[in-house]
Amino acid sequence: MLAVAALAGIAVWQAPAASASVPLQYTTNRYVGSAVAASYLASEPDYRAVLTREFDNVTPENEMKWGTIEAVRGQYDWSGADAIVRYAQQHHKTVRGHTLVWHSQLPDWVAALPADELRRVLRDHITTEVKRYKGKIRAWDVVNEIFNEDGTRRDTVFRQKLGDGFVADVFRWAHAADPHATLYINDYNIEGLNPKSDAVYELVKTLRKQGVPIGGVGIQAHLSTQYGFPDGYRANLARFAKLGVDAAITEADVRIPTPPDAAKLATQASYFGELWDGCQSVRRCVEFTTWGFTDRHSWVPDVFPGEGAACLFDENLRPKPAYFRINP
Ligand code: 9MR
Repeated sequence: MLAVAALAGIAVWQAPAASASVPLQYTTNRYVGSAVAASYLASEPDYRAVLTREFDNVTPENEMKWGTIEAVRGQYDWSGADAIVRYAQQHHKTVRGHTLVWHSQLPDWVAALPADELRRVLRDHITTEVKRYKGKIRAWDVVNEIFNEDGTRRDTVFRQKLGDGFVADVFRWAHAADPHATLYINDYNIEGLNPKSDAVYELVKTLRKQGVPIGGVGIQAHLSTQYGFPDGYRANLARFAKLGVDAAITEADVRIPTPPDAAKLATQASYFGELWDGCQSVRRCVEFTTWGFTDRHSWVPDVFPGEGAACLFDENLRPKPAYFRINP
């Protein structure tokens, strides 16, 4: 029977291995989240069970990106995003919307538009998507990855055609569509003090002075044990907090050279631990979200050959040393 069910593509229920006595979501007054894929949520009961037990925030991994919802102009596919928002509402979880304006997973038809039309279409895109989920999204990643490593602006189609001012505009449009959602700028390699995090800091400061409704800085935190823990992580969180905005760890994972062994997993645990403890130590760090929770489904091995095992739970949904480091 089991074999038949497996062949038919029906996931067979397996009790997840025991975790700590208190699920992670109840150990802190921060939101504790994971990126989630609507497909696995529907097809894997064990995946869904661990997500439901351990986390109180979900971030759609790909389902709210422009390339997913409107790959062809005027033809919307909200199915994945709707399913995740419905799940969140049923299970009393918050949602981080991800992401409204990103140069990647951007449909070709958008990139090809002339400036005046791009501006109108961008405004419509933001208004339509934010209004659809109005009141159901706690925080939005409004702009994603707009800086280069040296702190200069990334040269995207938005910048080329609309100028740097598009950033203030998109925050205003998103705010008009849902005044209660907290609006974030989100990026990677801004965990520590460096030219890129300096640039984010200066931009947030400027936007705040101009009255632009930006409410938070999303720090992705895709770390690798090969590079050392980012210098100045806590000081960086603290300086964002001093600007009067929230900070959130939005996409945490810590990749290690595969295959994992006890020493590598211990190093990984120390990185997750410092990410977690640093967030706990800054009042305005309001959320700790990981980019997926199980090594069964992670973007890492596809992008970094030879690295992986970056999540808190292994392929069989057993909590790893990193999990027990943050939830002893
Ligand atoms: O995890 C996402 C992966 O499934 C997609 O193929 C990829 C497309 O570029 O995006 C990944 O998520 C990214 C996120 O949206 C933004 N920050 C970096 C994440 C990892 O690449």
